[in-house]
Amino acid sequence: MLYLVALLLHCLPLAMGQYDICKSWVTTDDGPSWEFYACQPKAMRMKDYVTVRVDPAGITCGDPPERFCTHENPYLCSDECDASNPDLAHPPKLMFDSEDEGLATYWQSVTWRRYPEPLLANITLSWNKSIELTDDIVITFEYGRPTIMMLEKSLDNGRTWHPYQYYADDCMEAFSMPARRVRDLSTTSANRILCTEEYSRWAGSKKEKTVRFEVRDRFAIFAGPDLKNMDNLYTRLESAKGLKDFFTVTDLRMRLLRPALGGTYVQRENLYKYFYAVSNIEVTGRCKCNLHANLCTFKEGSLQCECEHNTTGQDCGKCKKNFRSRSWRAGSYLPLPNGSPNACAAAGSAFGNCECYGHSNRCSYIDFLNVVTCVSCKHNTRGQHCQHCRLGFYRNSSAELDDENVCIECNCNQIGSMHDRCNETGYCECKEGATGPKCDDCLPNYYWRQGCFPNVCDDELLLCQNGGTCYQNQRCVCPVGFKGVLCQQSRCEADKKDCDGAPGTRGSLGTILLGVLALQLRGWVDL
Ligand SMILES: *[C@@H]1O[C@H](CO)[C@@H](O)[C@H](O)[C@H]1NC(C)=O
Ligand SMILES: *[C@@H]1O[C@H](CO)[C@@H](O)[C@H](O)[C@H]1NC(C)=O
Ligand SMILES: *[C@@H]1O[C@H](CO)[C@@H](O)[C@H](O)[C@H]1NC(C)=O
Ligand SMILES: *[C@@H]1O[C@H](CO)[C@@H](O)[C@H](O)[C@H]1NC(C)=O
Ligand SMILES: *[C@@H]1O[C@H](CO)[C@@H](O)[C@H](O)[C@H]1NC(C)=O
Ligand SMILES: [Ca+2]
Repeated sequence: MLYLVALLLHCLPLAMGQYDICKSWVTTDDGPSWEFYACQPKAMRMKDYVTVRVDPAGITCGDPPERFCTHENPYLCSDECDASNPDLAHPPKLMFDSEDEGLATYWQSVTWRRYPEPLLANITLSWNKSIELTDDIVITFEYGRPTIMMLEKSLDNGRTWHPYQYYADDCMEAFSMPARRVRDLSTTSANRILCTEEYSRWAGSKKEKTVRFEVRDRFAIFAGPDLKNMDNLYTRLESAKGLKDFFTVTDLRMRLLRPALGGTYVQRENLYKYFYAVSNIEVTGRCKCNLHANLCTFKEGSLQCECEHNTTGQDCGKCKKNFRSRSWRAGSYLPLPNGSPNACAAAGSAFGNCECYGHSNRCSYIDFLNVVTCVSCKHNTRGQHCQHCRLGFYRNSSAELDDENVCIECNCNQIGSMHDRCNETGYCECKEGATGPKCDDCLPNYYWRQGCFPNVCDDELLLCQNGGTCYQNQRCVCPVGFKGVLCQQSRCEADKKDCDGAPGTRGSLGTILLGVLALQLRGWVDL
């Protein structure tokens, strides 16, 4: 029987379901040993680890120096932006510094001097690491919030982007979407992408400065208004498809589409008061470590999970070498309160020595053969140790035996090949006339038409005769008066009737005379 030392129980906040320890040293009847738990790093201020990019080039103010006004005092335009003067410059990094008391530091765009061309800017934040949001994203705008903006996210380091939330003073007009509030979402719609009007209306630039992406309100749908019932949230995160991913990002992008107007209309004679100014972007979250790490450190410019449970990788997303007797699994918040570690196991630790190269979680003993064999090999593998590829697949020579991509589908052309198996380099066995690794090509002198067939005609040896033309190597199109596979046969020779009245028939003198004779004979008979 297993029991925790009473002292440990007191020290470790296990029962709270915080998932903040990965293992503890416990004493059992068999002596002391490690016990493992699902674990995750603490939430952090993610702006400290971000790289930022502002687009397009030249959107940051101050090069050349320019002046700007405010909506409150549009005719007192004394403020100046000058990129070459540190006191007057507004570079992107000022969105991520710590604000000293009182004085806000901010990134600022050029003014809308090219109105009516839209004033567009993208602010892209990249972590080169998956992050799980744990609190609201809060963007603070000085001098008024944009009247139209969009938040996008990426889950694959910026390769693909998806909308995250739309913001407008009039959602219908800006995005043809009805305005919604996150507070009104339900358990089934918690991960809906919506357009909100709550953060875009003019309320005086000093009064309402923040634009939010509401993570807490969404959590509250499951965990209650004070987030007291986190167990329910964790249960939902495990069971509701896509919910965990909804709160996971590697990159965020703010697409600023129209600045604060300070009223309904744009005053064309004073465009110096239209611009974007962002003083802070607060992103709170934790490194995604698949519940296999409780520490995340900043190394060589990137966040990195300190993986436990014999996992490895930036997100602890795979098993360490020699710990692949089962396939990798993320840890789980369930069962409450400690979750399941789903640790990777050393080769040889289960069932004596049954290595399955990570393609199976189960072994079975076959009595009459006296062997232990892997059961239900995945990733298209088969064999006692899942060490072979299934029929119809071949070994990927650049992948290790425990790689998920170790078996590649043969993909033989169904018509051109004898069967759907291939040799070790992926070559299929072709039917007569077919060629190519997948048998989807024809040998020279064959043509493809639901398989390969020998050419009927071509431009070299099997020429169509008597002016016939070769149609796709399949048949000769013969001029009137000729027939045969290569148009080699005159119709008159084959059947005299064919010579009658055929326009443009190039007959010999003899056949013409015969024709005339025939006509005369017929006329005579008719008389
Ligand atoms: C902003 O990013 C979007 C893609 O997310 C792109 O289509 C758009 O052109 C970018 N705008 C600017 C001003 O760079
Ligand atoms: C992103 O992180 C990976 C893994 O830590 C690292 O190898 C890579 O160099 C990083 N890329 C950038 C652009 O920082
Ligand atoms: C991971 O491997 C080490 C040996 O390198 C072992 O002591 C430890 O118990 C293993 N941890 C888990 C969770 O299996
Ligand atoms: C072969 O394995 C390598 C390494 O895992 C992988 O990158 C590659 O995509 C695989 N090739 C195919 C055709 O699946
Ligand atoms: C697979 O078949 C192709 C074509 O017949 C051949 O060139 C190749 O050498 C074969 N590979 C092996 C490993 O037998
Ligand atoms: Ca700042």
